[in-house]
Amino acid sequence: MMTKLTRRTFTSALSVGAGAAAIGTFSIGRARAAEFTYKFANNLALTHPLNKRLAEAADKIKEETKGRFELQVFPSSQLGSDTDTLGQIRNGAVDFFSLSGLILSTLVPAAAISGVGFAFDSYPTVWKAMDGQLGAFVREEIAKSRQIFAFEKIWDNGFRQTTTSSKPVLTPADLDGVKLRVPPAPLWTSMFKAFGASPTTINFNETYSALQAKVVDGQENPLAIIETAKLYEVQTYCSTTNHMWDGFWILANRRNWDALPKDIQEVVTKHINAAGVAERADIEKLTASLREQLSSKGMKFNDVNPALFREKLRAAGFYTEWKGKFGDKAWETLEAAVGKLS
Ligand code: X2X
Repeated sequence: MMTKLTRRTFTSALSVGAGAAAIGTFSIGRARAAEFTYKFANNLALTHPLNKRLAEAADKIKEETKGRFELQVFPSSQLGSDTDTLGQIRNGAVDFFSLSGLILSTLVPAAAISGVGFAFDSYPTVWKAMDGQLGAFVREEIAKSRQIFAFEKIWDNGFRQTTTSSKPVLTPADLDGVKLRVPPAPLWTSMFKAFGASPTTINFNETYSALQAKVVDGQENPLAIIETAKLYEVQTYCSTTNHMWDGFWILANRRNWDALPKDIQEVVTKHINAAGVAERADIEKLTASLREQLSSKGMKFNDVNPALFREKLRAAGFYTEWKGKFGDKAWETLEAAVGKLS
């Protein structure tokens, strides 16, 4: 069932239990049909902060445009998997789409650069880079595709941790041969091959069932995703590898965007970027509470020495390989933000 998400829907869905599919929206009085109704697709659960902030932004945009613009949010990959939806944002079947730069790199190779292993050590470093030169560089590369562009503020997915069901990952050697789900992106596959694992590419909307059926033994995601996608139900161990930071670019279909009047473009831009900054704070705050919350749901956490994992990548030639793939200009932009990597 195709459903759209507004704050009221979001709240009512929450009231019927977290994770419930968004239910139909309520009309208040005789709402005038919007002049422009645009679709926003994402792969996250209704309860994820990204969807909460999108529902709020949708309401603010509708109010400020006096009902002329309606943003219909479709969570949980309702309009298709990430790889399917990347095709839809390019051809305009979908108007907006939140997507990790690493998955986007199948179209815009440079977009994966923010996912280089252990590049970022803290959120201040992330935002200084992504709101600065590195983010501007990636957005320029995205715009060169001409079919899509990215809004200025990247949203937060978080620092990624490694989960398994059969045994904990204490050292890099514990990853040897582990069948691990990774998102559909060359850098993710490359990183976990360098760790010695056996990565399997699976879109996020099939990840829970793949873990449940033991098609794969593990996966890696930020704690906010492990919580909101209920991956703790099908995973036992969580190793705080912090092996990479990941974000969501808010992509727009260029032709559909250009069809909007300038005043509506300004309102949408303002509220989408402001929502992204608010969502970043939501993720950081939520993450701080999740180790305890997920432990209470049965997950067993262990910390690791990140230097051992970073050294494993270096010894496997991961940094040399990706410096070559991204090229000197991109790599210099990355190292200017995070320090020497290779
Ligand atoms: O697919 C994933 O693991 C997710 C949800 O983190 C992304 O969208 C990259």
